[in-house]
Order: sequence, then structure tokens, then C-alpha cells
Amino acid sequence: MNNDWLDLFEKMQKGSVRALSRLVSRVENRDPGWMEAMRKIYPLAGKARIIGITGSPGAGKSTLTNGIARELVLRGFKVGIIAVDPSSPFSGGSLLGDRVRMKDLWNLDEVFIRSMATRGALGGLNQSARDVAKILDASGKDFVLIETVGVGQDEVEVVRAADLVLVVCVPGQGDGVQALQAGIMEIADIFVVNKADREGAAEVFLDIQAMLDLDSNQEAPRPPILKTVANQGEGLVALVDTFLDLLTSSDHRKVWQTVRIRNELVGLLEKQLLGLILDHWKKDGNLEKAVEQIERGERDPYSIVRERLDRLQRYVGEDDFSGNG
Ligand SMILES: Nc1nc2c(ncn2[C@@H]2O[C@H](COP(=O)(O)OP(=O)(O)OP(=O)(O)O)[C@@H](O)[C@H]2O)c(=O)[nH]1
Ligand SMILES: [Mg+2]
Repeated sequence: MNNDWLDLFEKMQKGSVRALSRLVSRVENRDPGWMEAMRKIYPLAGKARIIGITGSPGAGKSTLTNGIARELVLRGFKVGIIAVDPSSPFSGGSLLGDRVRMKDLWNLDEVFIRSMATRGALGGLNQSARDVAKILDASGKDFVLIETVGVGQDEVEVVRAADLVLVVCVPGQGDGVQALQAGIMEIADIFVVNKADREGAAEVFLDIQAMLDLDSNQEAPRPPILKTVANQGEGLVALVDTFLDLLTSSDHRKVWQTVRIRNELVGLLEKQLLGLILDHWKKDGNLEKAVEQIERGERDPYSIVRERLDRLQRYVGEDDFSGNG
């Protein structure tokens, strides 16, 4: 790790929020040396629990996330928040406004909050969120809360990697529970019926119960359903009690841990390998040539990709690729 990375790293370890923030930005931007930095950070991480908080747009996820953070801080934990913004990378302004408001509301001075755009994450949204979570972990956070909207596949993947997943449902959304991305109900460890002050909260509760009754896998632990009024702080104590309990008692996360490490490893390799191949391909100017050939109808994408793969395979055959080199 070169000197300026090392400097940031040391300052972060001493508790500098600015250094933490810059470290996160530089890793997110994939600044030269980021992998080396992550390698150094990795052994320091592993202590924090990652909590995924997901649900439909406007369900009160941010309010809930901040309320949970506050509750955890009151119990003496250090907390970081990653808010994955569903909108474009250009909405920074309004997002910041929202964050400031939230911080005021909950008096979250000691909580590190980081927003991340869904689109445009250089390392892919999932990997970026993991990297940032790892840095927060290494900086000494006990909990990292990740808020994402539960509608897109990318967003679902992000929470899937959490230690514990809260799925937030609200009354008055027409088809209610169905509005969420397929697959998200299965990864819920706890269901939260937020906006319980609104009419229809009891129905949402029953909907979720009915859905869980239909679940074919009755062996699996049944996720608890809790009601909250996040903007008034109601139900947050019980919610935090419940997930702390689940985190300490369940061992299904151990199996999950292995799956997660494997996914991360493969994901990282995929991304890096693709980058490597593309760099080469572009350097020759051959990528553009190939595009033109296809445009002119002279060639097809399948045979071109086959050709690239054959070349790669010849390389792999010549060198020993299986080790750590
Ligand atoms: N009545 C009521 N309003 C709530 C409750 N929780 C949050 N709200 C309000 O709902 C609105 C949306 O809250 P957010 O926390 O921004 O919701 P979100 O799910 O993070 O929204 P997106 O990130 O945009 O998807 C805000 O005006 C909150 O004040 C609740 O329990 N009851
Ligand atoms: Mg939000």
C-alpha cells in the first residue's frame, strides 16, 4: 500500500471520520491501489453484523433505519449506514437534504451515513456495498445498516448478502405484499409492518401471516412480524430486541457465511477478469473493429467471443493459473 493510502488507513484506525470517508470514496472510485487497500482492510473486518433493510419505495425504510441506528447507539453500539439510492447518480442534492434532515431528526451525530447510487457503481452495486460495509466494519462499527428499495434485482442482491434482513411492508399499497420483488419475501428474517398508525395495518399483518402459512418450507424458522410507527419511534425497541436475539441464537447464518464468501470471491473474480480482458481487447483497437464487423454483417458476436475465449484458453494452458499468482 503506498503512502497516501497508508496515511488514510492509519487515520481511519485512529477514528478519523474524514479519513474513513475518503477511504470509502477512493475504494468506490476504484482508485489505483484500491485492491491492495481492501486486502489490508479485510483482516480487520468481520466483527460487524450487516443488517439489510428493504421494502417498497416510501415504506419508511430511511426513517426506520435511522430509528434503529439511534436505538443501537443508545445501547452503546457503533453504527454505520449505507443508503442505496434507487434514483440516478445525479440526485445527490436532494439525497443530501434528506440525510441532513434524518440526522437532525434522530440526532445521529456519531453515526456514519453513506449514500450510494444504484447506477454507476464502478465495481457493481453489490460489490461496492460489500466493500463499503467492510471498510465500516474495519473502522470499528458494530452494525452496518444497509437500506435498499426491494424492487430491482441488484438491490435484492445487496440485502441478500446481509446477516439479517428486515422486509418493510406498509398498508395502503393496493396489492400490498405482492408489490415487492419476487424473492424478497424468502430472504426476510423479520417482517416489519411500518406505518402501523395507518388504516389497514392489521390487514397487512394478516396478509404476511397467510403468506407464511402457505410457505412450503415449514421446517425453516418462521420470521417474526412486528409493527412499527417509525416516524414516532414506536416499536423500535421491540424490533431491535428481536433482531439482536435472532443474531445471537440462529446458526443458519453459519452455512450462509460459506455461501457468501464463495459468492463474493466469484463475483470479484468475474468483475476483475472481465476488466482485464476488455482492457486488452480495447488496447488493440480490436473491440471496435469487431463491432464494425458485426455492423457490416461480416461476422457474428458468437464466433468473435469464441475466438477471444480460445485465445485466453491458450494462455491459461501455458501458464499456471490455478495458484495465487
Ligand atoms: N404515518 C407514518 N408515516 C411514516 C412512518 N414512517 C415513515 N413515515 C413517513 O413516510 C415518508 C417516507 O419515509 P422514508 O423513510 O423516506 O421512506 P423510504 O422507504 O426510505 O423511502 P425511499 O427511500 O424513497 O424509498 C416520510 O414522510 C416519513 O415521515 C410511519 O410509521 N407512519
Ligand atoms: Mg429511503
